[in-house]
Amino acid sequence: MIEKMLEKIKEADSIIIIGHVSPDGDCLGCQFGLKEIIKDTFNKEKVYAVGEDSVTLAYMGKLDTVTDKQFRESLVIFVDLANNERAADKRWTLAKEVIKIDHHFTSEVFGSLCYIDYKVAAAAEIIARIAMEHNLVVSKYAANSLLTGIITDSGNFRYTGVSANTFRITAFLVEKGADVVELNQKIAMVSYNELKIKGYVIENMKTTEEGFAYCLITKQTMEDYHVLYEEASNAVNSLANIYGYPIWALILEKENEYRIRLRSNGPRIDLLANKYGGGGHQLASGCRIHKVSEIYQFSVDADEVIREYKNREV
Ligand SMILES: [Mn+2]
Repeated sequence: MIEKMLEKIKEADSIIIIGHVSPDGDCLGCQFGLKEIIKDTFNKEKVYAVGEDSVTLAYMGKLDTVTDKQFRESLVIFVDLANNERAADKRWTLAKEVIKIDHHFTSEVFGSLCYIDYKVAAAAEIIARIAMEHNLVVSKYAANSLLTGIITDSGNFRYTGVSANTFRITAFLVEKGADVVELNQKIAMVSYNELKIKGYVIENMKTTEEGFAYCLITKQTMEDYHVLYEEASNAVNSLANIYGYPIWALILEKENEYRIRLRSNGPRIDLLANKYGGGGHQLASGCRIHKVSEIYQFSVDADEVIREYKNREV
């Protein structure tokens, strides 16, 4: 499979790498890392990473702008993208061919070649592994990009999916010049307003009987705190790891709906997210509701997940 992918990449005139909307460190890390690796290994010029730029991860790099015509002439590579609806550029439908590399448990099989390994910590881990095993050229920038993906998606090597292999691959990236201290500093930096909104989240969290902790952040609150949606959504882990509260969430108003960023340190939450039209990983998922009044039912369902989990533990 990987050999065939590399063959296709080698043959392609033009390549466009696409991740998901609201990109995170793993998504952008895969895009920038893979782009650079392909350029350097196969001596290609026309390799592009497209999608939405991220404000808080702007230091990682800048995405490219491509025309419809370029799409028609390109091989598209999906990275860190579970479902096509979440593709950060819808024009992938124009492409000659699509191949896919992903790590989501709920990932749909798609494209002429599709490699999904949901046991790894990050999609960037797959790309780094391919580079390591196939002797691809990995510059310092590519190594930094991919390690950012691994660090952010694994919560600094703390989440499920982190294996001995993750560390082997990390060692490889460090050998290629990735700077652990520098990356962690960049990843950890927050703006003053982002810290303030975290304070708001802690002060205004609600809790349920079984142990679901959550906080609603309306557009008005984001305005009051002078934070962007993206900065507000980063506050989700301010509610992480409280004794007795194994599931936590931020509920953020966006356009005409409310996005739920759901996290867990035990109970499986991806099925709960599925129920509300979302998805993701077993311990980190997302979904949406349309009215504030639906929060109540959601919290009842979250409680049910926690109750089942507690019963299973006994
Ligand atoms: Mn990912």
